[in-house]
Amino acid sequence: MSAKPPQADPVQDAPRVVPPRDSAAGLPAIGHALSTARRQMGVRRTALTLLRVNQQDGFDCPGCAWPEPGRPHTAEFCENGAKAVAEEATLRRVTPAFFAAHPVSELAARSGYWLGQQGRLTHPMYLPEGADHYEPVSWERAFDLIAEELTALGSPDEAVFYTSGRTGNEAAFLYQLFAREFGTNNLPDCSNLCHESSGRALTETLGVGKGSVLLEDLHRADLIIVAGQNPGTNHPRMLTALERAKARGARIITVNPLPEAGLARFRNPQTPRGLAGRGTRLTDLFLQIRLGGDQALFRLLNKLLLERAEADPGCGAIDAEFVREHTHGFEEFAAAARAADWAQTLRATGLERAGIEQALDMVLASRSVIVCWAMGLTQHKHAVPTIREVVNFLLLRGNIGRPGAGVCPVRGHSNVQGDRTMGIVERPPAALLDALEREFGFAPPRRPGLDVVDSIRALRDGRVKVFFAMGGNFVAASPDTEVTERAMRRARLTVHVSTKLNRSHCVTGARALILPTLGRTERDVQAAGEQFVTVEDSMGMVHASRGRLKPAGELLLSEPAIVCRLARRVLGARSATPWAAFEGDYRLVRARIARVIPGFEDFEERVARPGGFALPHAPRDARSFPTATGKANFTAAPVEYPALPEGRLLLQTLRSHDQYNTTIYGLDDRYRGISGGRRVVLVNPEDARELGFADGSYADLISEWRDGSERIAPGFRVVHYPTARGCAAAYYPETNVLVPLDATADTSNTPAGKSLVIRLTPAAPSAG
Ligand SMILES: Nc1nc2c(c(=O)[nH]1)N[C@H]1C(S)=C(S)[C@@H](COP(=O)(O)OP(=O)(O)OC[C@H]3O[C@@H](n4cnc5c(=O)[nH]c(N)nc54)[C@H](O)[C@@H]3O)O[C@H]1N2
Ligand SMILES: Nc1nc2c(c(=O)[nH]1)N[C@H]1C(S)=C(S)[C@@H](COP(=O)(O)OP(=O)(O)OC[C@H]3O[C@@H](n4cnc5c(=O)[nH]c(N)nc54)[C@H](O)[C@@H]3O)O[C@H]1N2
Ligand SMILES: [Mo]
Repeated sequence: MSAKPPQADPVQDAPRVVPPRDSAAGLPAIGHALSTARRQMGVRRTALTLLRVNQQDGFDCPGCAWPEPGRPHTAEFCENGAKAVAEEATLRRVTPAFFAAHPVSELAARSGYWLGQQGRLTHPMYLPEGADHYEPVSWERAFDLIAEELTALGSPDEAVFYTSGRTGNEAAFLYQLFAREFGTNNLPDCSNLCHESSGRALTETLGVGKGSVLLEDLHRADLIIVAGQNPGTNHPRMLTALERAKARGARIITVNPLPEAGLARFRNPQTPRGLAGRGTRLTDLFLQIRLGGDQALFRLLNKLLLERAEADPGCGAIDAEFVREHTHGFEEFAAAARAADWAQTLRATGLERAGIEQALDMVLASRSVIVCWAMGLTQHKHAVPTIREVVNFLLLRGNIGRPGAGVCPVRGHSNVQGDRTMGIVERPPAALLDALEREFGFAPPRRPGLDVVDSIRALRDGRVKVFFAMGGNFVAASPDTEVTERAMRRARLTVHVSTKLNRSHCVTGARALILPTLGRTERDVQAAGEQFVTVEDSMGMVHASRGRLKPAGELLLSEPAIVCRLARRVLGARSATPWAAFEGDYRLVRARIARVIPGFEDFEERVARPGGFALPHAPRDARSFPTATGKANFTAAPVEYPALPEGRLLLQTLRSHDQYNTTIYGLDDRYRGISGGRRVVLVNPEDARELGFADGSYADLISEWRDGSERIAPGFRVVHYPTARGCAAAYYPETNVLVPLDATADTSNTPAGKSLVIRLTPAAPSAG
C-alpha cells in the first residue's frame, strides 16, 4: 500500500456539484473512512489502530470532544474519527531531507492540504535568521535558542504561549505552570476562537462555564434543540445519542440556516437498519433561521412562555417554583421579554410564524429540554447575549439541574475543555493562582494575559516578540490572514510543537523552530516506564488515554517532556519545581493536579476506573449556582441581529466534511454534494438570481467592514444551495482573509466569522 504523498500543488480546485444528501453515515461512511485510512497507514496498521480508538486500554480519539458511551465498549464507528486517526498515524514522513529539498519560500506557496499530506514531522528543525531552509537541530540547541530569546525579553509579557485543544491534561498543567513561573498569563488558546462565548455566558448566568448535561441526559430528554451545529460532520457520534433519544420518544428541533444531512436522517453504521435501510429520521421540526437570528428567536419563545403562564398560571408554562427558589433577575428579564415583538423576530430570523408556534407547542409538551449548540451560536458579534438568552429559556421552565435537561455546548477539540480546567486561560481566577502559589511556592503574575486576538494585535504592534505554540495552526486558524501573517513575521522567534507540517511553520518570525511531538496514538515511554495521559470530554468526564503505536520517529518527545525540558533550561535554579521528576513519571504531575485543581481529588485512583470519572458541576448536581448573586441569573440584553444592506449577503465560514479545522483531509464535502474543490460559495438560488449569479458562475467574495475597509477572497464557484435567504456559506480557513481582526464577539472577543457582510463580484475561476 502506498504511503506516498500527492506531488501536485496547487491542487486544481475544480468543484463538481450534485444535490445535497438527506441522510448521513451508513455504509458509504465506512467505505470513505477505510479508504482514507488505507491511503495513509496501509491495511495492517489501519486495522490495529482503528480498533484501539476510545477503548478502555486505548487512546482517546483525537477527533472531537463528544463523550464515549459507558466503557468498556466496542469501538463506536465514526468516519471522521477514523480520518483524524489516519491523519496522525500516517506512514508518510517529513524528514530533514524534505526540508533540504523544499525552501520555506516554496512551502509558503503550497496549499494547507498539500503541507498536511506530506506526513509526520520527525526531527527538531531550526530556521536561522535570514535562511530559507529549515535545518536539523538537536533538542538541546533548540531549548538553548528558546532560552536565549526568552531571557532577552524586556518583560515576560513579551512572550505568548498558545495552546490548541489536543494537548492532554498533564502537558497542559505543566505548560501553564511554566508560563506562570516564567512570569506571564499570556496563555491564548483555541477556546478563544471557539466556545469562549459559551464560557462567558454560562459563567455569568450559571456560575460554571461548561455544559450541564451528561450523555444519559441526552438519552432521556423529551426535547432536544440543536442550534448552530452540524454534528453529522463535526460530532458524528452525537447522532447515535440523538437516535437513542428518539427511540425513547424524544423530539428534535433543528435551528440552522442550512439543512444539514446528518440532522435530517441518520443511518447508524452500527445497526443493520442503519446500514441497509433508510435509517432514523432525526429532526421533527427544522427552523431554517437567518444567520445571527437565534437571540431573537429564543427571546420571542420566552415572551410566548411568559404570556401563557400569565394567561393561565396553573398551566405549567413556566416553573414558578424554580424561578423563585433558584434564580435572580427575573423581573428585569421578563420586562425585556414582554417587549419582544413578532414583526422584529420574523425579520431577524427569516422564519414563518407557524414554525415558531409549532416550536412553542413542542416546548410546552416537553418536561425535559436540552439545548445543544456549537459555532453557529458562538461566532457572532452578539454571541454572548444569544447564549444567555438560551439560558433564560431553560431557566424559565426549570430545565437546569434535573435529569434529561440542561445546557449542552458541544466542544470542538478532544481536550479543549480539559486544557481550560488545567489552567490554560489568559484571565485566571484568583483561586487558581492562589492554589499554584501555595503548591509551588512562587508568586504567579496577577495581570491578565492576552487572548488570541489581542496576541495578534500585540505581535502586530511589536509588543510581543516570542510566539510559542503547543499544537495548532495559529496563522491559518486566526482571522484576518494577511494581518495575522504580517504580525507573525514581526516576531523574533516563533516555535511550534507539532505533529504535522502546516502553514504556521512557513510564516515565521526572524527565527523559527519546529519541535516534533508524539500524537495520541503513540506509545509514550519515560524513566518510570510507559505513561498514559488524561483528557476531559465535552461533558466533564475525565479518563485515560494510552497510545500503542510505535512513535513516528525516534527523536520525538512527548508534550510533557518538551515542557519539562524547556522549563529546566529557561527557569534554571529560579524554579523549585521538580521538572525532571515530572518528565519521568506523569503520576507525579497528576498528584499535583489533584492538589491544585478542584474536582481532582484521588485523581490517580479514580482515573484508573473503567470510564474514568465525572467532574463536579454544582448547577447540575445540586442546583447550586456559584455566581456573584448565588443564584442562576436571568439576563436582559437588547435583541441584536446582523443588518443586511441592499445587494449584500451574510457569509458564514464553516467546515466541510473532509477537514479537521485547518487540516484538510480531502477536497470533498459529500453530504453537501460538493467534490473536487473547496473554493465554493453556497448561495440561496433566489438571492443568486437577484444578484445575477448563475449556478456554476464564479465570484470574488468581498467583505465590507464598518471602518470602510474591504477584504477579498478571489475565485469562488457559486453553488445554488438551499440555505436561508440572504445567507451564504464558504469554507474556513480559505475565508479567514475576509474576517476583520476587529470583528469579534462582544466580551468574549471571539472572531465573528459566522455573519460577515459580503458582496459578490463576477470573476474567473482560480487555481486555488
Ligand atoms: N470532522 C471534524 N470534526 C470536528 C471539527 C472539524 O473541523 N472536522 N472541528 C472541531 C471543532 S474545533 C469544533 S469547534 C467543532 C465545530 O462544530 P460546528 O459548530 O458544527 O462546525 P461548523 O462547521 O463551524 O458549523 C456551524 C454550524 O452552525 C450553523 N450556523 C452558522 N451560523 C448560524 C447561526 O447564526 N444560527 C444557527 N442556528 N446556526 C448557524 C451552520 O450552518 C453549521 O451547520 O467541531 C469539532 N469537530
Ligand atoms: N473563519 C473561521 N475561523 C475559525 C473557525 C471557524 O469556524 N471559522 N473555527 C475556529 C475554531 S472553533 C478553532 S478550535 C480553531 C482551531 O485552531 P487550531 O487548534 O490552532 O488549529 P488546528 O487546525 O486544529 O491545528 C492543526 C495542527 O495541530 C497539530 N497537531 C495535531 N495533533 C497534535 C498533537 O497531538 N500535539 C501537537 N502538539 N500538535 C498537534 C498539527 O501540526 C496540525 O497541523 O480555528 C478557529 N478558526
Ligand atoms: Mo473549535
